[in-house]
Amino acid sequence: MLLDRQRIESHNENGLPHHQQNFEFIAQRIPNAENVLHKLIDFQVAIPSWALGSGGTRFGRFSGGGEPGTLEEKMEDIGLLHQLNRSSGAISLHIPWDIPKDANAVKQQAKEYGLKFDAMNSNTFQDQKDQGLSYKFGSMQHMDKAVRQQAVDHNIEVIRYGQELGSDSLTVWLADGSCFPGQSNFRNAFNNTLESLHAVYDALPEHWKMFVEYKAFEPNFYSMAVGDWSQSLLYATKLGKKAYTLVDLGHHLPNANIEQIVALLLNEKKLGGFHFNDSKYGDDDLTVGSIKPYQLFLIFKELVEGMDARGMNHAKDLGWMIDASHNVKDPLEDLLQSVEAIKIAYAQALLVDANALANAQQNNDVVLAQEILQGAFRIDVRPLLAEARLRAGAALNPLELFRAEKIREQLITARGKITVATGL
Ligand SMILES: [Mn+2]
Repeated sequence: MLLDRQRIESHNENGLPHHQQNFEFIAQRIPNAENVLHKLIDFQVAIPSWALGSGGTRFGRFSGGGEPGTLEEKMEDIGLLHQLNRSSGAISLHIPWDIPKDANAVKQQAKEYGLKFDAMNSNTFQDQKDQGLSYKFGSMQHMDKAVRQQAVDHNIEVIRYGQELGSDSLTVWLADGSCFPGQSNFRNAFNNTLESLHAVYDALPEHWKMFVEYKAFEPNFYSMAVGDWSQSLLYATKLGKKAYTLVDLGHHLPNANIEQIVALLLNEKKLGGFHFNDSKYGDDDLTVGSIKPYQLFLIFKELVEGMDARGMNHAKDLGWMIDASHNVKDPLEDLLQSVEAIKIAYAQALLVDANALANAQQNNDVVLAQEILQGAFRIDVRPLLAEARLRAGAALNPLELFRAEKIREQLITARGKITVATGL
């Protein structure tokens, strides 16, 4: 369901006087407000199809009701988010959870909602019904060539689905690894994985990218086939020009310096995309910016600087996606918060005085460098985001409007209380 355009307009009319005051206050105090606004309007964050239902824990799953049961309903939910914030204009599909049965109809629906198809995601971390061979002991790293071939064939099938929809990238995340010392030979696991990835890489269409996502642990707890950024970079380098490393914020060991990782990958032209989430302990999949907003800002500061150094387009040249899965919040409210947090960090990073910082670094003025960074971080940029939304035709306050319109209640009425979205 989409909102009546009139509802957004009257919400914006009501909020306009207050907003204008706030916006004018900040617009007078920053030198490049118009430039920042244009960049904010252009910047879109893809929503993964699995984030629209309540996530499960290892112990239980508590659906909030009204969850989308089909790909069409998932697209509807993202269409609604995009209508509210004009910043969620892409969907990332997961195969086999979201196989498009009628690609033309799905494309038509996406067009109506203004959605693009972001990276396609394959799944060799679960066994599907009617699957010939099991992934219990890995997929691309498996000792049995036939299992590896099955995983390769699946990824190639995912590329085909993506081609039908107009996607241009494939994200490969492997759960492969081992739980106990001695279970697996590290060199064999690496070489098998590389050979399998190569077979998929060779099937990529000319203009496609392949993202190799890493993760430190879970579901395997002793070793992972792609355990950190250096392993991913090794694979991506050996594979070739179309292969990149994908950074998922929750996939590091505690206290990893993610901003430095990002800076170096960008420098090496090997950063392909991002999965946003937040965490306190591991792959917690919490709302972006809910735990470590300063880290998120520092990451964006490296992204902006690194992309500018290479003349890259912030909105188009890297893949931006949320990868989270919640079990206590309304998933749509959570996604609104996540997109807002990403854009806040991005806006703050755009406000860093890069020349002043470079001078401070040149002079070893450590104190001034910190002042410059934290000065940008402490600016309340929310009125800039609201102005960007207003200009793009979205809601001044998406979350407030979502609640005022009782959207979740309407979804429960339409879809039922007990619906379960496909996913984990
Ligand atoms: Mn991820």
